[in-house]
Amino acid sequence: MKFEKVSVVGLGYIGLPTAAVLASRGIQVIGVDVNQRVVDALNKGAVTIVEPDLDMVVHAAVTTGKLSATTTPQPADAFLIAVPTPFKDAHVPDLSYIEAVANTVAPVLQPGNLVVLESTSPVGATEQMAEWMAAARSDLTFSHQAGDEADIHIAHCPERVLPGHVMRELVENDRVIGGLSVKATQMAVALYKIFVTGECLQTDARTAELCKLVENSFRDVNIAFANELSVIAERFGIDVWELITLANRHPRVNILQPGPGVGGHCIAVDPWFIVHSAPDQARLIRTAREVNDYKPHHVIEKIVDAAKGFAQPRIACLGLAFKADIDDLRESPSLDIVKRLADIDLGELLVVEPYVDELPKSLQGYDRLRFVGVDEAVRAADIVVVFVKHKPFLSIDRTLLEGKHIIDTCGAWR
Ligand code: SAJ
Repeated sequence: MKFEKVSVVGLGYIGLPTAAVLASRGIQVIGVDVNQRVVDALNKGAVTIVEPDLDMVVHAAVTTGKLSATTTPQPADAFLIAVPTPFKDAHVPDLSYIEAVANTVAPVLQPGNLVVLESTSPVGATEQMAEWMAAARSDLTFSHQAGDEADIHIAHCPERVLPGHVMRELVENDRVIGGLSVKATQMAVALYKIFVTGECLQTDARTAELCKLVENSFRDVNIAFANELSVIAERFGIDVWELITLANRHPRVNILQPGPGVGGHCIAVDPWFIVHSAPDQARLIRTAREVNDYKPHHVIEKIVDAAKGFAQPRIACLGLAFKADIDDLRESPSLDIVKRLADIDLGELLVVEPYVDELPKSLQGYDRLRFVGVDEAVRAADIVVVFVKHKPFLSIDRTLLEGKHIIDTCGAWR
């Protein structure tokens, strides 16, 4: 199986690094995105997302002519699809991005092509994508119709990389690869082996789909346990960080860390895909989501309580990113918490986020909210809330914290 030209559809946090790494292995890669700005930037060798080492690999791939971008799909040997799969109201999975891609890629498909869905998807989404493509191309047969004899081979290979470590994990992580036929699985394995040094594990599409959802649900359930412990420990006046450190000295206990809630666009989303398709069975998974979604409200209550001790409370809010030392504010619990504090006009808010240059739009336009440096915020504040263990927060002069009311939601200063 030879792949000379590969198209990566969706040039976001997953598609762009994957396109660049494939190109760095000598494959001719065509990136496709609906966003003209992303396409133009890439064609100049520039990147639109922040990820360590990504810019270097993209720049090299574009300069050598191996990577280029366009808004319209072109014929290729294989198509990797990495578009968002958010949920709609009531946590119903939204497959409209996959449907749109299926309809725009279908016209350029040729017999012998491989199409791999990388987007995190509910069980059955790969087959649904194949059905959409088949409806647009009745002249071709697809894996779900003709198995190994099909013209177009379809597989699922969920992405599993950790933001901040994408370039390493993309190459080193094992991959779970499941086709709608055995041949589709084998073709996809051959494609991934071009750049993956981890193992390529073979299964069917539905197992691969559920496997990805299960991985993120496993983490969500474990974080929920830590978050619940933090609330229980508070009730007893016990330091949860000490409690967890001690419990983790048991050889078979490994409790994760509590925080202000679970952020990002994966762990707080993917478990709902399981709950939506198996509502009566996924009881623990649903409860974990509820426990984690409750945590920001709990933090707000603590801040509101603390503010009652001051006539004109000045509150330092440290960190808006959804986890430590990244610039990604999407679905961040701290962003929601700070916005809520601003909406109820609880006091003067001194907001700090060292990894971005300006406040996000949702926090702009409030009279009593300022974007400041960490030292200024902490010096001026009566109440200091730390949301995330960014390095610049861990290293602040602790004497500045003396006499302040501290709310440490993530164990930064324990
Ligand atoms: N968090 C805690 N306590 C912890 C660990 C994490 O509160 O002990 C919070 C973080 O602060 C953050 C959220 O959970 O708000 C998620 O962060 P994360 O580092 O656990 O995960 P993500 O969302 O950056 O990436 C996850 C990864 N999945 C797993 O580790 C199982 C990654 O491998 C996936 O590829 C990614 O989701 C994805 O795209 O699905």
